[in-house]
Amino acid sequence: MALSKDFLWGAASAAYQVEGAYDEDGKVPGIWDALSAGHVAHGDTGNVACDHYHRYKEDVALMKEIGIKAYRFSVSWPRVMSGPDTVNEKGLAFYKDLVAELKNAGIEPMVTLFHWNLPMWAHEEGGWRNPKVVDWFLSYAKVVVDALSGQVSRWMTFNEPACFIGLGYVTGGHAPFETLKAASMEEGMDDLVLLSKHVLLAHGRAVQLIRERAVLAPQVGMALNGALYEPKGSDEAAVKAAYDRTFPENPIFFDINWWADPAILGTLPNPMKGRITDEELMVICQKLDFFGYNCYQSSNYEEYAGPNPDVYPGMPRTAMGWTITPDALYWAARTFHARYGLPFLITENGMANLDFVMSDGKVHDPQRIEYMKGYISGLQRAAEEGVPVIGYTYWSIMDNFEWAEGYDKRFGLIYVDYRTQKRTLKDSAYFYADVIRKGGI
Ligand code: PNW
Repeated sequence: MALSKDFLWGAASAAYQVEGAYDEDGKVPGIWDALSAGHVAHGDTGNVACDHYHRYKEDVALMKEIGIKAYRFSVSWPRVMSGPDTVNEKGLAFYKDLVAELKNAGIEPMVTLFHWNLPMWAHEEGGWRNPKVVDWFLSYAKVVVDALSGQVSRWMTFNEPACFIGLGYVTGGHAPFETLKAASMEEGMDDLVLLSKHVLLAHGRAVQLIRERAVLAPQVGMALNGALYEPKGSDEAAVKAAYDRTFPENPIFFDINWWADPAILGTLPNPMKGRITDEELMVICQKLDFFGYNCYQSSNYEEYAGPNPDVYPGMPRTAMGWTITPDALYWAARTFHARYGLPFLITENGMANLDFVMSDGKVHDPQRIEYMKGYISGLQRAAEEGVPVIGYTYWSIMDNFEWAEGYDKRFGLIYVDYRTQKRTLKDSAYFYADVIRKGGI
């Protein structure tokens, strides 16, 4: 089975990374607005970013020019809700307009409800530690679903809880830039499970809410990230060893099974046992329509756990320093489908490159083209072997605010000159246009 005719060839973004207009039309501050001073390269902020809030029509026209069929974007909670139950109609109107523009261009909108910029009013009340955050999230989700579900059918509740919990509250690299303060391992795990439980409960209840209220029949999932190990060799034992390494018996937040086992299988990983009740698990585990995965590299070559014998000097790397491992999407599709049995969607994949506008006025990015060829071929191979792969959304449609890295790291298909906001399609955008036209590599 090759890729289907209605395969979702897409590109992705997130509100805080592209919108700008940080204090316009009643938007209130989020944790990235208010807390990032001192934590981001060069003191960059998302105040203006790509000014997508004002330029979305131009951006949708460029998406249409590339020929993408789906655009995955996130709604900004602090733009839409100025308090737990206070709707900011002007902020909400932006998303209605964006969705209308996309539909007119024949592009399917795919909405992520939470891509990291928690409102400060929620953070000040304890954020993801306060059990009330689940109700706050639900009241926000209800507003968005009521406003957009007449036009939107594909929903993602959360983007990468591993990152906003792990980097946000444990390692401190992302907002709210906190590190785990615990007197013991037990206490640390209590805290980590508490934070994660609130995210999982908010996810489960949001899935129920979307199914109850949506106008168009909804397709609901999450966009997860986390460790993925490739087999070292092609025999069954190697495949099993990689599978076991990907789903450890005692996972932490950077393992997929920390999130997906409770949400999809309805089982608790060891560290959550005794910390989450059966009643809570019933809420967390809801039927999902797809497994969304954000994938940049396989974990075989990551060094976060210390020196790694598989990493060799001078390995191919992106501008993020991330290793280039083209088989990652193949193994991701196989491995996650084997465990969770859901249709598979790549919600993010892409690379940061040292792009600039060259003397001929163009942006030549052969490294990115090569990266996409390799990774997309792998995804195709998984589909040919029978894994139901439903789509691929490249990260990102355009260069944007790369969190703690600021604007240096360019992931886009579209180059953005931040002095003028001029957009230039990179060579990779033309390459992707061709892939989409042909329906594959
Ligand atoms: C994802 N890591 O973040 C996010 O969903 C995007 O907003 C982001 O721009 C993109 O990937 C590129 O970074 C990640 O440390 C952040 O492994 C950090 C990691 C992975 C993904």
